[in-house]
Amino acid sequence: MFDAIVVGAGLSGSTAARILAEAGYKVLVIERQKHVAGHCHDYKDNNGITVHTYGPHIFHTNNRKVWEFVCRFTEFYFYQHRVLSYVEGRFVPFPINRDTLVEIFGINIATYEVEEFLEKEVKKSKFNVPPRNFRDVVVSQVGERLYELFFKNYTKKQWGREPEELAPDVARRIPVRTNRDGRYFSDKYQGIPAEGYTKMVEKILNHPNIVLMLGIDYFEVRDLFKPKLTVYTGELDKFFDYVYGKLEYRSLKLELRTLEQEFYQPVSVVNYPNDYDWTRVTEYKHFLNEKSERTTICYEYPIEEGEPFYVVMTQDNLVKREKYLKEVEKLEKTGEFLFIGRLAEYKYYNMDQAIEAALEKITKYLTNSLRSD
Ligand code: UPG
Repeated sequence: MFDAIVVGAGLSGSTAARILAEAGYKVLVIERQKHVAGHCHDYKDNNGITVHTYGPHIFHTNNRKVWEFVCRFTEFYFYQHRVLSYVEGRFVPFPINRDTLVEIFGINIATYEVEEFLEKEVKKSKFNVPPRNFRDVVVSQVGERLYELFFKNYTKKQWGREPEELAPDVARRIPVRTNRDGRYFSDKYQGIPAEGYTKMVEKILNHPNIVLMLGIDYFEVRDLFKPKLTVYTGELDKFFDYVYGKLEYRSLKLELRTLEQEFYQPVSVVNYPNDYDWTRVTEYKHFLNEKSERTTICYEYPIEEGEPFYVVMTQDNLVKREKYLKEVEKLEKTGEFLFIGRLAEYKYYNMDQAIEAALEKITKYLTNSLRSD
């Protein structure tokens, strides 16, 4: 018999399963899909290029515990993410830094002058203080002109909503730099698993105390098991049969293309805030510096229905989320359930944050259960 059931073999579920298994728990992991690794699943395509099935994933963290955990299961290829944004007919560095301003405004300013320049842009602009939404955060940092060029339309496309409807936190994901650092992230540890995310997750799950079952829907089998602990990583609203209404998720249509040329674009990801229906084009070979005469690229079109990739941080959803989380709290208090991850906590987690949440919650659970034994 199993001591614990983990629902979902993505990063959150696999991490939880591993920690429980190492503590001596017999763990059954059940996964609805026919593969592990959830939304960071990847595979090698016919061009010999590693493709991220559900869109580009770059690992980055400042958390040493998380970094040490993942490094037990994979080597990392040293990769620092750089993104260009296609604005006014040219490719410019994004997030906004000194070099972006030089390109856009045709000025030549030193890094120490950038702050003052942006302050002037902000002074000319209107926004709420303190910031109430996505737009307020961005405009208060860079002013209306840059907001309109880089953020407004991208955000409308990405979320299918006005930026004013989105919580400030969404905008806080993107830094504004006064220096010339052109990297997307400034975290201490960054990279791409050298053999891919799928292999990494397979190794996390490879433990004598873990049994994995793929292609099984938890909701069809949940009455068959009475484990001591259920770790749930699926959609929060679904678990409670949508009692407080549906939470919204945003999905993506990902269109892969093979091109008979060595390279398509200079970096792995180019953002297209304006003019096109897609938000990003990813050229996968850049991530692991894979050599091929051809290249595989991917267009991302945000859509409403489909695989739930993103939580949608509008007031409505956040209010519903609170109601569901009260139910979660009650269940977690019994010591029989834990809800972990982007979908189960309805939280815009990055990969490292999902792992961190799993490590913390399981460690706390194990400490508490030792105390009560
Ligand atoms: N945003 C813009 N313009 C841009 C980029 C982002 O307005 O050019 C806004 C938009 O609202 C977006 C939000 O900022 O939804 C957050 O952006 P980001 O963190 O890049 O969105 P994700 O889609 O979550 O980014 C994923 C990964 C990130 C990776 C990126 C690929 O979380 O780690 O770098 O995809 O480039």
